[in-house]
Amino acid sequence: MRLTTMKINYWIIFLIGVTVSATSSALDLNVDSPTIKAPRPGQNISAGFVKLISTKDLLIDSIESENISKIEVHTMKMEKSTNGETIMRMRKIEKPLLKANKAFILQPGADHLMFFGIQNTLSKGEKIKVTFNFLEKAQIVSKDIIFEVR
Ligand SMILES: [Cu+2]
Repeated sequence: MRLTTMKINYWIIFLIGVTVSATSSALDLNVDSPTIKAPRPGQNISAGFVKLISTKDLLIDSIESENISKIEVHTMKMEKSTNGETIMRMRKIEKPLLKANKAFILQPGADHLMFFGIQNTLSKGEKIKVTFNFLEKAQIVSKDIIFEVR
């Protein structure tokens, strides 16, 4: 019995070893709670949220999803309008950067994902695939992340 267990352990260690060496040049990315808000009735835009942690510096080159025209990373800024009022403005982040081992947090009321031209009705609980194209050392590395409609 003991021997069998040990054999299995070695086998698992062997498998892990193989996996690590096969993915050493790929992304090391932790993805937490990817969600997209169900668009309001009659609207085809919405916001999305996720927490990402990469072990290396990564630039987001582009984000895409089937049946969605455009996906951007936005930041919120307080700005003075021409009549002196302070208003909240959304701005596109041109080159979103994930700093190594630092949480890149997209959440309500702060930096977020913006989905434009959503062509399908998204109902709560539905899952959609969103592809993140990262730029790492002048190479594009893609990662599919499944977002849940909330
Ligand atoms: Cu926005």
